[in-house]
Amino acid sequence: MTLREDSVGVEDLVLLEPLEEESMLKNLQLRYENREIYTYIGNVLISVNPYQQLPIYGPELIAKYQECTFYELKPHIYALANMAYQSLTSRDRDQCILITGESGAGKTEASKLVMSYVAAVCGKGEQVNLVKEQLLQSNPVLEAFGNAKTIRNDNSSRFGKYMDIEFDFKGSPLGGVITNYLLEKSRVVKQLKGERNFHIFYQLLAGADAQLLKALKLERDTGGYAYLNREVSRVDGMDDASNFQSVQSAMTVIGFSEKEIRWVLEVTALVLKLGNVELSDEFQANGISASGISDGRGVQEIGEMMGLDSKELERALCSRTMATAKEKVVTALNVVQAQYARDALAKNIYSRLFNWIVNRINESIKVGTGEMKKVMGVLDIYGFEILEDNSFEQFVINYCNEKLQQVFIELTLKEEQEEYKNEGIPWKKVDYFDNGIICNLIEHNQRGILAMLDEECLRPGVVSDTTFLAKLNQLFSKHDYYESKVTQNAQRQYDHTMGLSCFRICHYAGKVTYNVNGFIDKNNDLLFRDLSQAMWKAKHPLLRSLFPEGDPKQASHKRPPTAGAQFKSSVAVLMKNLYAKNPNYIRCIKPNEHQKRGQFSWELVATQTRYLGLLENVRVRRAGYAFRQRYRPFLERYRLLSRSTWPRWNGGDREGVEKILGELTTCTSEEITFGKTKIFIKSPNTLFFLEEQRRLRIQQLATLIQKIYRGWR
Ligand code: AD9
Ligand code: MG
Repeated sequence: MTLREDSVGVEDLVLLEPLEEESMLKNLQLRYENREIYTYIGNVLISVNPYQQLPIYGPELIAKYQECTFYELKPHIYALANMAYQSLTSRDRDQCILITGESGAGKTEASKLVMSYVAAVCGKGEQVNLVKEQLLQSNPVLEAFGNAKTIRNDNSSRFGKYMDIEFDFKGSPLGGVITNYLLEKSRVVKQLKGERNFHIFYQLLAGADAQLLKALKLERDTGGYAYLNREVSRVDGMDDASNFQSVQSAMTVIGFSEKEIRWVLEVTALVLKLGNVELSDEFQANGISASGISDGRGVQEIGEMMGLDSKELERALCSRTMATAKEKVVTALNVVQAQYARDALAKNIYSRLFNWIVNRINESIKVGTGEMKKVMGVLDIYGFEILEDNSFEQFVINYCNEKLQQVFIELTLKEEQEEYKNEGIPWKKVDYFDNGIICNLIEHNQRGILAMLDEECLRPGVVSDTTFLAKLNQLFSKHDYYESKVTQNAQRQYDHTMGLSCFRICHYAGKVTYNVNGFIDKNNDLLFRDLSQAMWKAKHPLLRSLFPEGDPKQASHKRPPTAGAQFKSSVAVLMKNLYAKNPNYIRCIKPNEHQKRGQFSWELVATQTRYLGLLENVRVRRAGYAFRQRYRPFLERYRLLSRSTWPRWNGGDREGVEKILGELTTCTSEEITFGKTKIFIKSPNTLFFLEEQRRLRIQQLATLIQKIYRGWR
């Protein structure tokens, strides 16, 4: 056990004295400035993004951590990965690694470090190596299609990811399953200032050879595409062209056929080209202005690539068919509606393509059902978001974080309680804020906000975001965690930008004001039937397969589940999965807003530690016993403190520990409890005391040895 409290601060916040926000932040800052990015709270790992390559990774260090127990070496992500893998193999417990933190905090890098650690230590052989490669290569493919440059992070994941890695009884990897959550599809058609679209578009344009570009009917210049933000096309330090080659070879390793890779690129190109379809309303339908396509060549090319008559495509984009029991009525769309339809189509094609890619990877890495498996799940999911303007996306993301916080509280406490029970130690319940009430406010089946939203989406008659808000305000006017009106001050601020179309939720991590504009639309997530039917008619095999509901034989009049309902049920599945496993936590922190090395912004870190609940976490950990350790390593470390155990001890481990502590008056029976296999110590001060005594004793021994040595000379 290393308990250094020197120039780089304490390695475990449980040892912090006094324990308060300021000392905790100081400690993190001191460590960060000394390039110590990892710190523990017991077995929870805090990781502060270094924004530089530190020499702390690689095969040598992996080998070192592999041989040691958790506290033996400096805090490190390898120690956490090792602990999880060891518990999986030797104690036969399924594990999950939950990585949380805000955008740019280092979650995805952490998940890759965990995966590379596990890959390095688990099993050997040709087949095993192939599985490892496939699992690792899924990262660049998913990043190409699911990541983008944002203002916060040059390589920001725009989807949530949970990956189960499955092992055989010896601990060799068999394969895995990836689940993806809520791709930010609005990015396909529009990006904020300073941001890019998904990487793959730039990779394709930069990396495809002239022949491929011609076949896909693309121009190399990114400036020619309406869906690509004109002001940023390149990212410093990112080589789109060479990444394009890596992505294709990763797809090949995973098992995509050449034909499948080509299909994927064709569909990607189609999306780009759709953005350039220009619509105008110079057309007339029954005297009312209607939309039409002004650039015929573009749509002709798209039609050819889709294997669809371009007239059919134009019709689907510019009109809408309403089917009643007796007849079909076709109405022309005006230009705004047609643009909306075009963008909806592009977003749908892309997000379905992304899902198809995830499924295709899963097909390659899936494990037969008959096998006995041990599982390690790795969750890399968006952290809590409070933006200037929070919409439906932030609402569901924050809902997911409420649920994860619930897992954190329940499992951390549960684990503590179980340990005390197993060791035969009485346990006093620790009070903590239970956010169940907020989860309920959002997810309750009949009376939750999501249920209200669904009800509003399905209700006949005039439905709007405002009617939805009115309903919420009425229903939750007395709810402690819901605020129907913004405060006087804030109201003034919001009035001119958003009107009063806001509600506020007091999340465990802070208050968030949501603007209801777009909630109904985003939750409905409907694609006009004309579009799905047209896509299904396309001859392109992949494109066509993405729109099964377009098959008139399949077309049911039952409404597909709303986006909110889908998200809620996938979160429920995730929770069930996580609860069945032993959790390991990595709490990632972003030290500054500029993606700069060495800068530690106190306020920014303070906000994150608050909503990650780190101080509460340390308190919970300390409320019971701050430290626990098996008798043997404890005896080894401190046996030099007692004449009974030093220099030689022939008795049992527990008796040895009893002897040492029995001789130290500070170690009272309240302070220390002897469990079945471990010693439990309540206060970090006792540990400091032991460490200090040990240090003095070593000094004493060193002086003694020097004297003897001098005497000899
Ligand atoms: V987002 O929610 O997907 O926007 P993440 O995933 O939390 O975000 P990411 O892992 O992508 O953040 O890290 C952002 C950048 O920080 C990386 O591209 C690296 O440049 C940098 N980073 C993160 N962790 C490390 C690290 N351990 N060592 C060096 C790092 N650089
Ligand atoms: Mg990420």
